Amino acid sequence: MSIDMSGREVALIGVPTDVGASDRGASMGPEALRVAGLRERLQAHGLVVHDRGNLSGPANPWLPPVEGYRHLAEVAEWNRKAHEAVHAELTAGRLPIMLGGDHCLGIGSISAVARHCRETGRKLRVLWLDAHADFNTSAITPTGNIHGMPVACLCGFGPAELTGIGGQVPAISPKWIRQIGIRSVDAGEKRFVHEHDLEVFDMRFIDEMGMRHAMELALATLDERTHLHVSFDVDFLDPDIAPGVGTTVPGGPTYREAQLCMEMIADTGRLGSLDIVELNPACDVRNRTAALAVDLVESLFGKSTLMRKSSRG
Ligand SMILES: [Mn+2]
Repeated sequence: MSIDMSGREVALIGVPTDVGASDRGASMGPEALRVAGLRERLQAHGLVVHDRGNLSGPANPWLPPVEGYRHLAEVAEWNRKAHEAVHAELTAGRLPIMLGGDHCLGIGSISAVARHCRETGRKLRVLWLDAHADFNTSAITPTGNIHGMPVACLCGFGPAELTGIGGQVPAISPKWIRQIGIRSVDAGEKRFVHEHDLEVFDMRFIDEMGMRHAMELALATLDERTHLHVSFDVDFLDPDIAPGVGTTVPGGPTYREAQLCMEMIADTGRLGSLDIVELNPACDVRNRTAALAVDLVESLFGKSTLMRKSSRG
């Protein structure tokens, strides 16, 4: 049964950078989401939306990796800023929606959520919706792109400039993460995922068991003290419906599977923060991927396409 979120205050935080990515263009993501009507669509559901505009930070120098990391100083600076902005909104009781930007920004955002949970005595569950596990380290990365490393950094595996953002290393435990939609994992990364027992609902699992069962397991054991964070990498979606990402991987969730995923998260009533990352308008077709992302975020906030009666009647 969907939960009434009307009156809830949310804050949009644009973080327009692609310093962690393998392709340029995710820096245009925040504006594409605004153009697709994110604010208006959330307001139509009764949410009180504060658009904080965009953070500013260093330009993308577009240089090769150094010692296994590309643009480490720039990635660290953007993440420190994202961390502070997300943490400030949580402290003020608002639900932050970080508009990326590439997925390296999950380090700043989720370390802020973890810090907030420590300060308020809450448990944290992170749903990582992505085609990739993002669990690379400098030793195993084939590219040095830090957008492939945020989960590892959050779990304490990475450079001090990134693992230390938020004041506690590791920021989170691998046990708090559920990954959904995974279908592209590098060889060394796969071993590392197994070593640390990440709970992964990959596309094979979803094919065989269905999105419903995957989400039931991913959302099991939440309680009223659990803060639920969703890190939504737009490349989670099948590229047939979502071409506007730099790193498309075929075989992702369909429109209906993605809707069900979002609706089941909404039904828990526990959503406390959200990242929307890796939307790349340079790869998109007439902003359709941004429009789809906004559509799915509406479902995440309780728009039901079903004929079922909700608490709002
Ligand atoms: Mn990702």
